[in-house]
Amino acid sequence: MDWNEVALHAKQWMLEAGGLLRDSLETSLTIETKSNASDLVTNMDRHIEQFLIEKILERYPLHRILGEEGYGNEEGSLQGTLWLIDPIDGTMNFVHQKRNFVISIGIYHNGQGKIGLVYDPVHDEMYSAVQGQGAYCNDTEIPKLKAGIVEESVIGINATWLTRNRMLDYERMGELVRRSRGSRSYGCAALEMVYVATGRLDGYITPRLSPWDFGGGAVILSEVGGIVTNFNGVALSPIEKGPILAARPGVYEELLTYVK
Ligand code: 2AM
Ligand code: CA
Ligand code: CA
Ligand code: CA
Repeated sequence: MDWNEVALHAKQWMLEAGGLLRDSLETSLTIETKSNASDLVTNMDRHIEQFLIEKILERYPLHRILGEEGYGNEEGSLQGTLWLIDPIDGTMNFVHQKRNFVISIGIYHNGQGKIGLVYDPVHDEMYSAVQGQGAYCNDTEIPKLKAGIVEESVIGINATWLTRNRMLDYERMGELVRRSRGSRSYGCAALEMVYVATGRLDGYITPRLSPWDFGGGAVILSEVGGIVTNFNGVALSPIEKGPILAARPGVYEELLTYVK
C-alpha cells in the first residue's frame, strides 16, 4: 500500500468535510444528547461521518472503518487496514464555541499506526503524519520534541479530574497542577494530542478515550518523538477504549508516576 497516496486522498476529503463544517457554523444545527446531558451529537457529526465513509469505501472497498457515530463496519479486529474516524472531535466546542473542534482520522495496518490526520477547519490547519516521515502542520514540518520537566510544563487536563472522581486520584492531580507551570483544557482530545506534538502543551492526561479520539493524534505525536500510552505505560491498541497519557520525553516519565 502506498501510504502517501492514501494520506493525500484522505486529506482532500477532510478539507472538503472541513469546508462543510465551516459553512454549517452559519446555519442552525440539530443537537441531541447521547449518554448524558453533556454528551452531544449534531446532524453534522452524522453527516460528516457518512460523507467520509462513502469516500473511503468508494476508493478502498476492502478497508474497514470504525467511526464514532456508528456508521462503520468494523468488527474489532486488527487485521488489514482500519480507519478510525471522529467526524467532529470536540462537539461541545463546535456547538458552544464554534472553534476548538477538529476532524480526526487515524489509519492502522495490522495494528500499526500508518497515518495520522487532524484537521482544524476554523484555523485551516491540517496536522498530518505518515509513519517514518515526520509530522507536519500544513506544509511546515513539526520539529522533534526535546525532553522537559514538569516544573517547566503546561499540562492538558480537564478540571473534572481535579474534583472527586472514580478514574484518577484527584489530590495527586492537584499536586501535579500546582507543581507545573500551568494547566489548560481544550475539550478536544485530538487537538490536545497535536498540541503536545507542537509543544503548545507538554503533556496531556485523560482517563477515557475511544480509538477514534486518539487514533490520528497518536500517530502524529509518535512521529515527533512524543510518547503516548495508557496509565500503565502500555502502548495503545487501536481497537480498545481507555486512559491516555501523552507527553514529551522526560515529562512523560514524571506524569506516569502520578497516574499509575
Ligand atoms: P467528542 O467531542 O468527539 O465526543 C472532551 O469532551 C473530549 O473527550 C472530546 O475530545 C470528546 O470527543 C471526548 N469524549 C470521549 N468520550 C466522551 C463522552 N462520553 N462524553 C463527552 N466527551 C467525550
Ligand atoms: Ca461524541
Ligand atoms: Ca472524540
Ligand atoms: Ca466526535
